[in-house]
Amino acid sequence: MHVRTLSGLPHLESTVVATGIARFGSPETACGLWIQPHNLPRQTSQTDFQVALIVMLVSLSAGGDTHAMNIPSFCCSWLRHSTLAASFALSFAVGSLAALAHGDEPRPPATRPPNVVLIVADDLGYRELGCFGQEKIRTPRLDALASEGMRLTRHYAGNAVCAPSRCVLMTGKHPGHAIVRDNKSTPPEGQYPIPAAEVTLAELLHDAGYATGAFGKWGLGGPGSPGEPLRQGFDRFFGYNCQAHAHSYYPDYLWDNDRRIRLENDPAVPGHAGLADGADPADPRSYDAFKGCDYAPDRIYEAALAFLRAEKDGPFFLYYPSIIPHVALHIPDDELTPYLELGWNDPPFTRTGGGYTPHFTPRAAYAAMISRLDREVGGILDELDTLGVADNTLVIFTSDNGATHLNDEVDVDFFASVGELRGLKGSLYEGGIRVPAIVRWPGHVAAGSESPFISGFEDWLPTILEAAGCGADIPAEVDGLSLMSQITEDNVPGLPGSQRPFLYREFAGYGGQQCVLAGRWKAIRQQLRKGPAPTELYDLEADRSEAHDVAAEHPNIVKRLEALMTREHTPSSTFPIAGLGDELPAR
Ligand SMILES: [Ca+2]
Repeated sequence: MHVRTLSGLPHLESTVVATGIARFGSPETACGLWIQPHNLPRQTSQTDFQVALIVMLVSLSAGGDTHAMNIPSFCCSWLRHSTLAASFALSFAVGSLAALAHGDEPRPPATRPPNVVLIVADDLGYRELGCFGQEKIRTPRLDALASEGMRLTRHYAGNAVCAPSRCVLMTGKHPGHAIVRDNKSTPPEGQYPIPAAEVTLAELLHDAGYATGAFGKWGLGGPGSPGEPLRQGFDRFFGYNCQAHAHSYYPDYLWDNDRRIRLENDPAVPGHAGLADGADPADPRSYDAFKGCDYAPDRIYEAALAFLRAEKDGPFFLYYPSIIPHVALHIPDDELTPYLELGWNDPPFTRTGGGYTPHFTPRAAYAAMISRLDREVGGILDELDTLGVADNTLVIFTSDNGATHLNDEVDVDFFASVGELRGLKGSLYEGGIRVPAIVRWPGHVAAGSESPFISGFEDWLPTILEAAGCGADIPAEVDGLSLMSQITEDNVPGLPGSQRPFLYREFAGYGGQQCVLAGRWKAIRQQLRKGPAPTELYDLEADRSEAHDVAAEHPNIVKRLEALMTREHTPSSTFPIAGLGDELPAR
């Protein structure tokens, strides 16, 4: 059932929920449907009237308070004491709610569909923003965004590394069902492509009349493949098609739609290289080889702003998958200054062989990169203001996976990048997949709010489609849930149904892993590429750091979550996991 939010009648919603529960035990049993009234169709005068009538009748039949409804007292008295009236009220209410929830009378949205800005950082850890507990890195614009909207404190990236996470985001399918389940290069450039038959968020919005633009790093199909962004619903693309190409912030080309454009880096600065033979690691000049002059994020940012200006009449969908703060540590020197002034003990990150390029002040570089991303986000928000569209734009900010595990490059302990969480990028422990998430939508999402609802990347497709007024277009095979009832001001906390049944993750990489989150519990298995593996169980309410495996104490919970793990994994011959029964390709 695809449902949308009813705004403007919060007091009536509360009343109908309260009376529904009082009369029937729960809203579900009231109508044999999942009916929370804020899931009814969007406001129209006719709908408002119907809902108001339903509220009145249900409330009266259940002995509810009528004072707030301005109903003449003699009517109340008559209705309250009339068995016939109560029966009529209930049958009418049930029938009407069911009809509304089923959308028997589809109506166009009363307001213009909102623009959508979806910003995805690359390898940004759960605690790397001030509004998520970071103490060293300055992120004033993102902190302000959070104060204007909602923080989702239990939001999970699609997966523990880039490509499979982005596939979940674009298709709304969880990783046991999505087509891309690991990073897999496809020479000469790009990653394993999303097939043409897959339906993406961009395609759905494009079909709904949105101008669609992607600016940043793609990673879901090389140039010319079925997965390239222009064949997956984007009218406009600018940036890196390939993840490996994005390891350098000073490349000698980027993609402008299906055309390569040159950048003024001659030669390109490599993402992977060591200090020159004989170079003195204590001399800052030894690191000059890893500096360029044409910084790709500048180009990407400017292209995104140009898209906003061109499409300001809307509706538009701006997808902004930044390459920041993924290593290599490439940042213009002048942006280091605010952090160099802090006098951190910042020993050089040196390297003589392969791997990501060295940096003379790696802590300052990493912090400056995140502050740079913060400024870009601020610039995009400023542009929305300048264009006069901020009030009708849904802005979402999140990260594609946890902070990097490359401790030589990034001192994640110094920054407490994932705080108390266990694991980093590449792991299905919390630190690898739990990411910061912020939603702003003026007039819909309460400023300064937060939600502990368990949510994931698969939820953005249905959420955005519902916000766009296209809830009926959400493909049946989508696994995500619309978060609309969780993020909007109509949300009534603590209602039945506010708990997600489960969230599933699997990852064919880093040994093969699988986890499922259900309420306070998390079951996780490691090393599944070798074969079957034991299940660990953690109580995340008591043990956020996943330090105490309590599987032995709760065999029934383990059994239940293992059954979910089995059920949610669909076989993949491209990304097989032996321990889950997938057939491995012949050698
Ligand atoms: Ca990433």
